[in-house]
Amino acid sequence: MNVKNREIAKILYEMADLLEIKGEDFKPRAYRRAAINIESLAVDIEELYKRNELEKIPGVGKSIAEKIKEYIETGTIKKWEELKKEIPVDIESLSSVEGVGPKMIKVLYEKLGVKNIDDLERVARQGRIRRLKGFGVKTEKKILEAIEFARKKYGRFILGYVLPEAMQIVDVLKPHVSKISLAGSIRRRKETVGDVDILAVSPKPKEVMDIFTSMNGVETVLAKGITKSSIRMSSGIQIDLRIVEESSFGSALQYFTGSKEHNIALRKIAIKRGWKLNEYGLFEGEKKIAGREEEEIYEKLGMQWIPPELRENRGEIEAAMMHALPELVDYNDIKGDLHTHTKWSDGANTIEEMAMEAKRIGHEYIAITDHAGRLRVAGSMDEAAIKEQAREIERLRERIDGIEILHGVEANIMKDGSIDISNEVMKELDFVIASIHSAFRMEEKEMTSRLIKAMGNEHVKIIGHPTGRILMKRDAIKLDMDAVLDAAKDNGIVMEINAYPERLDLNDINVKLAIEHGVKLSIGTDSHNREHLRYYELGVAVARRGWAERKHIINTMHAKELKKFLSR
Ligand code: DGT
Ligand code: CA
Ligand code: CA
Ligand code: ZN
Repeated sequence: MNVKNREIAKILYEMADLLEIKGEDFKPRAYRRAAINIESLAVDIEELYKRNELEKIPGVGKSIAEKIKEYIETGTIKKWEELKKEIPVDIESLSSVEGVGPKMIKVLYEKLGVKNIDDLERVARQGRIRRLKGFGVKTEKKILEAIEFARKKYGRFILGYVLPEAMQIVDVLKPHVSKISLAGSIRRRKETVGDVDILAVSPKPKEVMDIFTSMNGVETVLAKGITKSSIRMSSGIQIDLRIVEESSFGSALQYFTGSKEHNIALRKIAIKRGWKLNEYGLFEGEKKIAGREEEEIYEKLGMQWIPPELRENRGEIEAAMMHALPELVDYNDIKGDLHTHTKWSDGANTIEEMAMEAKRIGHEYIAITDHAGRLRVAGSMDEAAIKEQAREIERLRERIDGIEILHGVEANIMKDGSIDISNEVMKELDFVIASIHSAFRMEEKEMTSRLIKAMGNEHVKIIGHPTGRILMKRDAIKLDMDAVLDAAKDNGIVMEINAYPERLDLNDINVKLAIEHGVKLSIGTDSHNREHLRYYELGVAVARRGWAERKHIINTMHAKELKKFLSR
């Protein structure tokens, strides 16, 4: 995502929280809605500003447009500065603690003077939170647990949010280098990254480093040299750029891509052959026998080139030795999206807008799967609304060419494992995703039977975000995954790889497990506006990290084939 877009979204979120703490009713929601939409804009917000089109962003009215303008022109927003002065709390760190939101922050600040995580931990340990009205020993204990969790995960960044920024930096540098690549965990597409590693070759390293350290969005230059520089961006992420000799670009890329565990295993193999492997090359005595290309290194060591997503020392080296690596699903194998929301529930765009964007990015089909059911989550549709939506989709199918619209819903799995819409309604749909949206804290045995019962419903086809985890915020529900996957296999249930940046659920490990159990997978973006549709690539990344091939992912099928599969 564009750096300015994110800066502005972040400020609007913070203003929303501050306004909520002040007790404002309506404004916080408006600010959040604007922030969500800005966060996922495909275009540079400064472009819209230049064209005087800020108000075209959904949720941005006159007053918010003024504030964006002010930020672009002056670098700050007066109202924001005032709010921060009035309520001097570190909202970002406090709300990184699961279960702590603006309402609670307000009380904690007013009654106990809590301004940051350290304050929060102190008052919780002193037993002062339990004495507040509406709080109890249990809340206090949960807060302490959540603080520990937040601390542990602190300092990592969500892949889906960092990747566009990293790619943009690569684009900025590209005209000035002869070779460039992402390396490290971001090249391996790990779900969170500690920092961004970039590797380049250039005849003019000094010039490249000057550009790198003075780009838009650089907050601090941590180190600057001819071969390595590090910067911190205003988004908080650190970026390392290394410039290496052309003759060792391949070995440097191999080395700095990691993972460390993969590298250690690889180096052992080199040593066994009497060679030495490091970032400068593969050496036989003093003689360099490979280093220019990454492929050469793997070849000389007697194995297939290993895609970066697999380099975690989870068996990929053994498989590559036997020339038995899986033929991974490719980023352009995905034919359509199987999990999207529209204005019919909590999405920001209409069905037509979603369909047109899906067509634009090259999909053959899009499934509209709004929330449905009695449980009051996220603007759920009732049964009458589902029927009305079906008629709307029928009309659009006649009107729009070049993209097929499938009609599904995302239904809730109740505490007892039942689905909270009727079989009669589900029967009429192309397919049903069933997801858990409530009662996350059940014990493993109960939770496992709850999910297995849901999979027994003959109208359920896909389990949405099966473990419910939110990266850096909420742990996975407790499940006996082997039992769940056995039941999925028996019932012909597909497990989703939810591609929304904060979910990536199933994760890589569970994807591999699902495949071993013979369970099919689907990739769904869980889009809540049309810009999110591009997240399918994150889903593919998870699939690849889980060793998935094309045949394992149902939305690599063409529309006709897929519809046949869904109607079985
Ligand atoms: P991150 O940044 O925490 O998400 O993870 P990485 O894997 O990007 O780690 P990073 O940035 O510390 O280092 C980049 C790569 O450099 C890493 O994947 C492998 C390589 N590397 C770094 N330190 C070592 C080391 O001590 N031994 C070996 N063999 N490789 C290392
Ligand atoms: Ca890294
Ligand atoms: Ca690094
Ligand atoms: Zn959901």
